[in-house]
Amino acid sequence: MQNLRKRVPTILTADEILDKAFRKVNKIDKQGPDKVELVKRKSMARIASATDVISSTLMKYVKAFPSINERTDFLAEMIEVTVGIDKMKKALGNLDWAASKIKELQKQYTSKVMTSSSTFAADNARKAYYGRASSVVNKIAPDLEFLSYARNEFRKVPDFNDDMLTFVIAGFPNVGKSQFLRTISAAEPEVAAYPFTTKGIEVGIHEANHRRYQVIDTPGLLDRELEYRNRIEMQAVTALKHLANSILFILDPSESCGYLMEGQLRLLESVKTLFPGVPILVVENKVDMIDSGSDRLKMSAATGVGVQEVMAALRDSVKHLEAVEPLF
Ligand SMILES: Nc1nc2c(ncn2[C@@H]2O[C@H](COP(=O)(O)OP(=O)(O)O)[C@@H](O)[C@H]2O)c(=O)[nH]1
Ligand SMILES: [Mg+2]
Repeated sequence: MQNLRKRVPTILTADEILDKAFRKVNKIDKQGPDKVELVKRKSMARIASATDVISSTLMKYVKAFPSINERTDFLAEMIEVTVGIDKMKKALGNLDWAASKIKELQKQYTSKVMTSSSTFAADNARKAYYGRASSVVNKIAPDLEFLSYARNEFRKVPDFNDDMLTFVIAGFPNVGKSQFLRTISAAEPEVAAYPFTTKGIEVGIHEANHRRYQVIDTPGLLDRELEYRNRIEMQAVTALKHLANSILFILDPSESCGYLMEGQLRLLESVKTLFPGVPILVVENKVDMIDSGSDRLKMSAATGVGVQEVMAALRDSVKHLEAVEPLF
């Protein structure tokens, strides 16, 4: 997966870009056979330098943002949810426009300087370029602001490892998701921020048969019924479908979690509709407290009973996706 956090540099404001461009030009000096020629050379060099700083800064930003044509993966979906792909493209298009406009201005005003017959005319042409270039950069000030905001939003998107097959855990609060994740993870699960939830996502790495699997618990997202989620949260959930190779849905027949089985099964149905085509394994937890007598898989995340069988079933559900050779 492309790493958004590292790739996109700090985005300067319009004022900062102009500052950077024009601060540098003042240091430029030139030699010349006479006063007029000297001012002309200096003016052209200053115009060239300002053009270079502005256009290369803008093009650096354009290149740093990912180019996305379809929302086919987690990253694209997250960009759509957080800032909107079309809005991002429009802003980048405007930066691209500004960069070429500045180069056009350079040509135009350099030739004005060249044909100047006095220091006054040459200076005026240079100043006119400064004015025009500044207004071009100021015109894209809102775009720069938007891209800076986008960059900050991107930093909240966890960068999951997409080399690993991924299991996403769902189920109401207190059914035992975290406990399960801790039990099956090789190390303490890490907590990552995720847009639109106040609680962090927990990511555990499960190891078996020399392979690693990523297991994700999503508090605040897959532990509520659909009607309680707003549009943005729905999309954040939807983004997970690009990541989930299989879903583990945990039920708590003891109902000590505070939710009746009826409601839990309703949530299961809504999760199914959210992830069409993704296999869902349903398991009953807390079998140490109660055995429902159903024919579903059963486990106790607390005592460890049945946990390995559940993991084996999950791994089995993605077997066709596994690389032939173990990863480590
Ligand atoms: N008796 C019993 N309690 C469990 C089991 N799994 C989890 N719990 C308890 O249920 C509560 C909620 O567990 P937690 O993992 O935080 O649930 P989550 O909200 O789904 O992440 C905690 O007090 C756990 O100790 C289990 O298999 N048996
Ligand atoms: Mg939890």
